[in-house]
Amino acid sequence: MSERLDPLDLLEVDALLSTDERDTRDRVRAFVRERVLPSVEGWFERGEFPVELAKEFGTLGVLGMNLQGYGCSGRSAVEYGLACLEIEAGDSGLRSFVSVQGSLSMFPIHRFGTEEQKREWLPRMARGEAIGCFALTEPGAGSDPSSMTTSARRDGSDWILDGHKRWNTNGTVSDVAIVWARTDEGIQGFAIPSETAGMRFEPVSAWSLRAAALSELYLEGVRVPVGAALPGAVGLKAALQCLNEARFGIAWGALGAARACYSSALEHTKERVQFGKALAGFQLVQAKLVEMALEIEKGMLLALHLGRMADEGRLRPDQVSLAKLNNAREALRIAREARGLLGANGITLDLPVIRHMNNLESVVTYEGTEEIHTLIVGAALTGLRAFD
Ligand code: TGC
Repeated sequence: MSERLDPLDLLEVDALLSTDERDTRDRVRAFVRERVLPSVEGWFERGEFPVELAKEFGTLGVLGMNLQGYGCSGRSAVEYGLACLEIEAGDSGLRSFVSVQGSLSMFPIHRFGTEEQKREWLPRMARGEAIGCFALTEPGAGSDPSSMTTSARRDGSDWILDGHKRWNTNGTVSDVAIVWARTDEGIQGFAIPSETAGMRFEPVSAWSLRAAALSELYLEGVRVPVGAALPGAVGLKAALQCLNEARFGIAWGALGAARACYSSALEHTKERVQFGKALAGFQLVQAKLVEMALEIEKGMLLALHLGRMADEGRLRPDQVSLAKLNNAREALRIAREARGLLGANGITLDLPVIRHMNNLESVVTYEGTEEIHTLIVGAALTGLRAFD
């Protein structure tokens, strides 16, 4: 037994991972250390998505990494989760790129597409040579995607789409958009090349996820052949299945941002001397550090349990909601607490905390707000739906 507990792994969760899982985690961690951390403050400050990273993420094997075949890495759900955690310890915007690419763009093609669509897109997307985005949310349809107004109507052997989508990560740098639209038969998903006439992406400027390409999409008379529809992507259920995949990655990823904030606060408070001793020696500071460490450990156990259930094929959507709700919420709390412990030093980009804190405001909101996930779990507990 070592003399002291590892402050970044109090419960020795590391020992619960297999050799493959640890190898994947270490590879992604090393990539983030070498390729992300030296430049991320600049990307964030300039509001710039480093598009050259797409191919590097492809080489690293993290794009669609838990999908089988078509050039995908075919790794486990736990390995995918660990990769999300390590990437988000770098930046939530970059983890968003990976999530949108793998869970929201490649997954629907893999799950709902034709053989031709899979062959056309998946190998290039796995290599990061083609980038995907996911167009579900609209200015007037956020938490309630069933109220979407984007439409798709048949015209001979074509579909014609009109509408307006918002909060599409990767949109302006995308090659293919997974667009959800209302047809006479209900909601349908399409895989549409981004350069198709009538598709127009515009950047969205925000004070969160600034290292990601946040976009909105205008569709004006977008004519696509019937083969652009993803045959299995019928009904809102198909879109929600994609969100499950992404929410799973968020439940892990948020812990990476939380770990970076906690670690920064721990280091700072051990070094900074006030009133004649290190801040970390004060009881109020220790109480905050312990709360952070405790929530990270609990979140890790939750994420790992979730991952093991996913790998056994028995994970339910409402269980994913429970983990997304908890881990995104606690990560944001940890970031805010860490920001406070850094005092005025915490409001500059010299330390990563305020960047993570701003990013986590999005993470707690997108892919289902805290309130929506509370109500999903509430419905699971009571059998009574509060949405209706
Ligand atoms: P509801 O009647 O509950 O469900 C319709 C059908 O879908 C099934 N279902 C699910 N299936 C798989 N996974 C899930 N998570 C599912 N949730 C529901 C359900 O069983 C039903 O199936 P069936 O066979 O009976 O037809 O649908 P509802 O309209 O009442 O909605 C319920 C609610 C509120 C939970 C759902 O709408 C919801 O999850 N809302 C939150 C939406 C959300 O997360 N939006 C954010 C999208 S992310 C984004 O656009 C920006 S981030 C991406 C980026 O960064 O680019």
